[in-house]
Parts: sequence; C-alpha cells; structure tokens
Amino acid sequence: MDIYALQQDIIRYSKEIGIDKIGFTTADPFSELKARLVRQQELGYNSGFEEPDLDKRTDATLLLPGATSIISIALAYPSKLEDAPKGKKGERRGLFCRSSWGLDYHRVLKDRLTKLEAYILEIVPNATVQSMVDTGALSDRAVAERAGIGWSGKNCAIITPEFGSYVYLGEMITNIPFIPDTPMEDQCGTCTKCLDACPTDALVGPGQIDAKRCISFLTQTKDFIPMEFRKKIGNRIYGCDSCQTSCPVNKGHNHQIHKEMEPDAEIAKAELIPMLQLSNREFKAKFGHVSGAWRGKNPLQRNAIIALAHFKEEAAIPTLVELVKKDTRPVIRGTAAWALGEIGNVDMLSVLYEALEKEEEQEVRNEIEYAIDVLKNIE
Ligand code: B12
Ligand code: SF4
Ligand code: SF4
Repeated sequence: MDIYALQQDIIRYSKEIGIDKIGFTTADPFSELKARLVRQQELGYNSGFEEPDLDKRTDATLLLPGATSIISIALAYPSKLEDAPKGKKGERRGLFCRSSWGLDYHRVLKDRLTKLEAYILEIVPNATVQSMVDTGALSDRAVAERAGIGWSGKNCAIITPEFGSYVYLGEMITNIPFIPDTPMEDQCGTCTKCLDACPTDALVGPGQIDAKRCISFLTQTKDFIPMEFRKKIGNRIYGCDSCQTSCPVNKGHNHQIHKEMEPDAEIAKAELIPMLQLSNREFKAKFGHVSGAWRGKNPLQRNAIIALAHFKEEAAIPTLVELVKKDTRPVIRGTAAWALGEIGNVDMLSVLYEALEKEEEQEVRNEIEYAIDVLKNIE
C-alpha cells in the first residue's frame, strides 16, 4: 500500500466533504498528558465531564487494538452573530457561547467522520477505524496538537493560524500507519490577554485551568451556582467565550463555512423571560438541536434567572414570584428567590416571608433568607 498516496487522497477527500483541517499523528501513548491529567485530578481542577480512566484517555491502542495512527480533524465555526437582536429593558436576552450556535457540533463532526471512515474502508477494506468527538476517551486537544492542527494556547484552546481557536475537534483512530505531521510551534509569546480576561480566574496559569471555577463549567452544572460566581456569570446562559474573544489571534476570524453551523440569533441570544416559561416539549422544539441543550432545560433556566438578576429586570418579577411559590425544582425556587433579592424591589419581602414559612428544603431556605437580608438592607 502506498501510504503517502493514500494520505494525500484522504486529505483531498476531506476538503470535499467539508473538513477544514486534517492532521495525522501516531497512536503512541500520550505520556506527558497522562502526568498532566494526574496532576489536574490531584489538584481537584477537573470538571468531572472527562473520561475517568486515564489509561484510556492517553493510549489509543486500548480503544482500538492494533491502532497505529490517529487522524485529527477540525471544523471552523462562526464567531459573529449577524442581525443580533438587541436586548432592552423588559426584554432582556441571554447568551449562548459560540460552540452552541447552529446544529450541535457533535452531529456535524460525526457526519464528516462517518463519511471519512466509509471512504477509507472502501479503499482499504481490512482497515479498522474508530471515531470520536468530545465524548470519546481521548483528549481531542492533545491529539490535535500532536497532529499539527494548531498550538495549545495559554487559554487551553487549540489555536489554528487559519481559523483561530474557533474550531471543533474530532479524531479517528486507525490501524493504517499514516505519516505523522509535525506539531506547531507555540505562538502565544509573551501575551497574557486571555488570563487577564477570565472573569473568575479559572485560568490559574498559562494553559492550566481550574475547571470548577470556569463559567463554561458552572453553566453546565445542575445544582445551585456558588454565590461567589453568580454575578460573574452575567447574562451567559451556556458556556463562556471570554478567553477566546480576548485573544488577539482570533481577531477577524469569522468562518461561515458550514450551513448547519449558522446560528439562529433568536436562539443564540434568547429572550430570558420566555425561557422561564417553556414546557419540556417547547424547550426541546426550540433548543433541542443545539449543543448547549445537552443537560436539559433546568440548568439553562437557572442561568436565565441569574441573567435576569444581573439586569435587575423588574419585568421578570411576576414570573420569578410564580417560580418561588410553585416550582417543584428546589434549585429553581431558590435561585428565583435570590434573584428577587438582587432585583431589589422591597415589596417582595412579603412574598419571601410567605415562601420561607412553607419552604422545607434547607438550601432553598438559605437562599430566601439571603434575599430577605438583601431587601431589608435596602428598606
Ligand atoms: C472537560 C472539557 C471541558 C471542561 C474543562 C476544560 C479544560 N480546559 O480542560 C469545561 C467544561 C470547563 C470546558 C470548557 C470549554 N470547552 Co471543553 N471540553 C472538555 C473535554 C470533554 C475534555 C477536556 C480535558 O480532558 N481537559 C483536561 C486537560 C488537562 O487536557 P486537555 O485540555 O484535553 O489537553 C491539553 C492539556 O492537557 C495541555 N497540556 C498537557 N500537558 C501539559 C503540560 C503543561 C505544562 C501545560 C501548560 C499544558 C499541558 O495540552 C493538551 C492539549 O492542548 C474536551 C473534549 C475531549 N474529549 O477532549 C472538550 C473541548 C476541550 N472543549 C471545547 C470547547 C470549545 C470548550 C469551550 C470553549 C466552550 C465554551 N465556549 O464555553 C470552553 C473553553 C474553556 C477553556 N478555556 O478550556 C473544545 C476545544 C476546541 C479547541 N479549539 O480547543 C473541545 C476539544 C471539544 C471539541 N471536540 O471540540 N470543556
Ligand atoms: S471559558 Fe470563561 S471562565 Fe472559563 S477559562 Fe475561559 S474566560 Fe475563564
Ligand atoms: S490571548 Fe494571548 S496568551 Fe491567550 S491564547 Fe491568545 S495569544 Fe495566547
């Protein structure tokens, strides 16, 4: 088999099916990464979303016996929202991060990888292949870095010279011994803009994150958001882009290559009060296709409440009162009570006292008491 010719053919085909960048690396273990992952775990800096088996995370041969190489792919996504609706008093809007714009990227990249697999298997029928995007055991970034897709930035992202860091990553493990590409030189230099821009100091050092402080992580959790972070979340409903928008390399990068990734501005910058009134079915119909919906509507509604508190939006009061009084979800009841305190209308004291009388969940009681204290101080 002429590996070089096959590789060139695959590169040509990848462009045909809408893969913006492709790179190749060996299936050698990621030994340095393993040490790094152990350290992150020891420090408690991981999010809990990562594959827990560190051997599987760093050794592709455990995922595909006989693996000799890994193909890394990158697809560029848009960074500019055209005709973005402006939020205003009474009609405030929240923000979904860019990686939740358009059709869920897992579906888009899986489509490309499935096509690539079929193409390879047609030429090399006895090849073995295994593809993954985000939810697989491997570190998509470590694979991409070693396959020369981009360098690993101080904001932790893989940054490509062609598209900046606004790229999704995926990979295919295979038993075909492709010729490995050369990793790229680091191009961050002395810049530290992303570290300075991070609202919660989650970037504890260059290329090192404490995921539990990261707003992107916090917006994806299901429990109460710790008080320390609530005001820093601002109007983000899902994810956070501050360490990417602050990156000078990303300036001018807005790639509208893939139709499926085109954002619907009404979803990417969704109106907040209507979000709180959605039934499960309505939520699925409106938001079900975006990646930010993966944990369901509860975390996003909690975040929408925090965003309304950020705006001190008086028009949200009737909806929030309904939630405090009637919602069956403790996190929603409690966060809504907190938001009433933040909005600062002292007339809400009676509602809160009444709610406190009936409330049985200790965590919710704490939130109500906190809000009462805030309003009493204004009175
Ligand atoms: C868990 C996870 C998260 C967690 C933790 C993020 C993190 N930085 O670790 C949370 C929820 C916070 C998160 C947030 C985001 N995520 Co995320 N996430 C993942 C996931 C599932 C695993 C990442 C992981 O294992 N991290 C552990 C760290 C330690 O390893 P790593 O980052 O994978 O690998 C690098 C480091 O180990 C570093 N390294 C290794 N050794 C050493 C040694 C030294 C000294 C140093 C400095 C560094 C270093 O080099 C590796 C390559 O860059 C991956 C998908 C996947 N399966 O890989 C997506 C992934 C990383 N996420 C992605 C995205 C888009 C995001 C967000 C931008 C989404 C958003 N807008 O809100 C943010 C960005 C936050 C940030 N600054 O990283 C993309 C990144 C694309 C890109 N261009 O880099 C991925 C690859 C998903 C995908 N398939 O496209 N994410
Ligand atoms: S995504 Fe936001 S919170 Fe997380 S590291 Fe980047 S800037 Fe900080
Ligand atoms: S902001 Fe500066 S330091 Fe951070 S990733 Fe971009 S170039 Fe690197």
